[in-house]
Amino acid sequence: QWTENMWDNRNTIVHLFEWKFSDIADECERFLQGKGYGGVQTSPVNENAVITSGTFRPWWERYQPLSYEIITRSGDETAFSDMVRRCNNVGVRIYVDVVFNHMTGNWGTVYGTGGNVGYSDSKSYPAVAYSSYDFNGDCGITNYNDADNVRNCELTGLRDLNQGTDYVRGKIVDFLNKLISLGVAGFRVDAAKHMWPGDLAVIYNSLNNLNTDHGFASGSRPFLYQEVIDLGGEAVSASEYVGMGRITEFRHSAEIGRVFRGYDQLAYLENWGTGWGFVDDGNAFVFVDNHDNQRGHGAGGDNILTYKTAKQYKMAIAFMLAHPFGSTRVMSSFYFEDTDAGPPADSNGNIISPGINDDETCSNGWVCEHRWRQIYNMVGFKNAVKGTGINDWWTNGAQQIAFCRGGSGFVAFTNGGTIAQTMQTCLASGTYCDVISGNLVNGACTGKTVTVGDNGYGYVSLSDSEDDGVLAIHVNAKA
Ligand code: LM2
Ligand code: CA
Repeated sequence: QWTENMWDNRNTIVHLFEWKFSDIADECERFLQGKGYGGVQTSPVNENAVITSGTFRPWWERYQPLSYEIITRSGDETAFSDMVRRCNNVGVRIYVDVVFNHMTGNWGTVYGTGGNVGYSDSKSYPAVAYSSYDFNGDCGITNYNDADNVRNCELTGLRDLNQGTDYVRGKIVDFLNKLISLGVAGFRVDAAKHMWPGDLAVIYNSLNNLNTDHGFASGSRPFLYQEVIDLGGEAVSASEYVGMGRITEFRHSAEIGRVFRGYDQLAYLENWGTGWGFVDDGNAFVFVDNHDNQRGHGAGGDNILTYKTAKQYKMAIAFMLAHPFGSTRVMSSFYFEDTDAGPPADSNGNIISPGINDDETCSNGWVCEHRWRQIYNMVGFKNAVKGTGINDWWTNGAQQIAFCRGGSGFVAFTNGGTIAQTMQTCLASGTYCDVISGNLVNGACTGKTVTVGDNGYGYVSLSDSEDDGVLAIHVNAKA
């Protein structure tokens, strides 16, 4: 429940937020496998309430479940099953965002993306089937210092399921086991903080092992990363959940944003990890931004970095992927101004597929951060340095740092001033491509290079006025 169940030469989950299943399957085959990505997090796959807000369908309608049938704007069960098989075939795992703390908001009679109906005022969802007996009371969450209120009341008015009964647990377990039978590798557990750890333990313990027909080793447990926002000072803490799987470490997201916005010194990153108050390495699921806090929902505040602050964002992601701490996820977004707006869609509300440009970037309103060279090449870096720790840490004592990953990779960052000096890279002699400023193409580097001598030293040149304040070299990108 802590291991990602990825192929050995792969790492990092990319959240293809609101992508259609058929597009995800194409992306696994045409892009993700080749760049070394280990998996995809999908948006919730079960039927949700159709919500129209002005001219669009908000992205957050997918967090209002109406049934556990697999049918949303991303596709139906056939498309889902086809996607999982195609992605698994090329070594890219699928992780589903599962929402079972609650059902829909209280909107009266609601219709779902699969055509089912729910009666939210009387808490009746016949397509599951849930009735009012399966829910907690009508109270709203108002007091984060009171664990009962946080877990037994409604989160922003969403009908709050009582996971304490065998009946409700059974419905949830059947849904998750169905996804396991279709070949998924794990789950993001939405709103875990709002459910009792004891109830979650029973649900998790009832999950089947992963499906060996999809290449998982026999006895593999689903990877679980539980959404627990714990920035301290509340009744519910992450420590209550780490015995069951990983937790989404929001302190990582908040702190990395603060640091790369320049509100802290890079030099202080030397003890990144528990030294910064995070849960330990084996329990941490880390990211720079997520679908909530990139648009001011959830936690983290104004310091969260997103595609809109591209230079600092890429630096923060490069640091996250260069550092061995935690299980990593990269966000892949659609452009937005309105924080409620849903994905690119036609006038019937059908999601529009991303177009792919000649330079590998996306069109049709999709940002595709995961296709930015600086980001996918750091996924490659992380694969190249697998199994190593950090050594030869260097800093100028302020906004410049550099470190090695064993003898497999070297990375330097500046968030102030120019680095222009000979440094220990820990690599064997040769010429290496900086995978931030370019690629290795047909044996030659398209960007900067570093020439390493017999003693491991090489001349590193990096200025904070360059496009990216990072330089990264590794054993798999040698000219
Ligand atoms: C999550 N984690 O615990 C998700 O990451 C987050 O995206 C979800 O909230 C939340 N939990 C519930 O699953 C989002 C969004 C909310 C939105 C809800 C439900 O951030 O703004 O709430 O999904 O769609 C919306 C309205 C809110 C309304 C509510 C209920 O924004 O004003 O409250 O629906 O109808 C009356
Ligand atoms: Ca609850």
